[in-house]
Amino acid sequence: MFALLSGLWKYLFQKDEYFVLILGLDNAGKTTYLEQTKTKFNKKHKGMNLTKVTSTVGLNIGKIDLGHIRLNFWDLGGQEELQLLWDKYYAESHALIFVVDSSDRERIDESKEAFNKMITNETLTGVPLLLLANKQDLDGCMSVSDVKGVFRDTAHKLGRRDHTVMGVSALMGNGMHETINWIMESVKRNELERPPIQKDIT
Ligand SMILES: Nc1nc2c(ncn2[C@@H]2O[C@H](COP(=O)(O)OP(=O)(O)OP(=O)(O)O)[C@@H](O)[C@H]2O)c(=O)[nH]1
Ligand SMILES: [Mg+2]
Repeated sequence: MFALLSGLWKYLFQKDEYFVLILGLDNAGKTTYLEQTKTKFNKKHKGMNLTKVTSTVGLNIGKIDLGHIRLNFWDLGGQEELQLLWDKYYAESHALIFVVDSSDRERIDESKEAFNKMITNETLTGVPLLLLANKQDLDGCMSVSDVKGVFRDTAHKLGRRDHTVMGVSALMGNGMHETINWIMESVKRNELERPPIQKDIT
């Protein structure tokens, strides 16, 4: 009886909170992705003009509520000197989104280098990873399978984590729901390894 009541209490008054880290080179589209996510999933959020997003120097935060799950996002600056700050957030993260600019062939190796450094950090062992091939709206961009091909030789570094590659246009808002659904399912699948933080609904 007690278990039943406490389960009901939890269902009514508590949320499972997860933290999602959004990383990738500067100009990849991380902040645009976060703003688009807030616009699509928060009924009360007044979407900003996405073409006005400027380069991130510190940290952008955002959250969305999906039933009894709250996803908190940390969107960090991707410039080289700011990448040094990424690892401060690894221990608290439940999922990773690594954003790639699919239209930028010149910087794809640089992107892969930053990815390799991140993914081999021990603090992130087992944390689910979504590799996001962004800017799919641009003519001549790399397709999702092109991006997969570029990152294929990093597969052995992923370990046993849940991972996938998806294509989006953060600017146009295409493919957003699939990505958020995947994040939600993957953090739940990994909850024994990285349990959510349980917070009272306010
Ligand atoms: N065409 C197109 N442009 C995009 C897309 N996503 C982002 N952009 C543009 O790419 C540029 C960089 O976007 P940001 O969201 O600021 O990139 P960021 O990864 O947050 O960059 P930093 O904060 O410097 O690390 C902006 O001009 C965006 O409008 C997309 O899906 N399609
Ligand atoms: Mg940014």
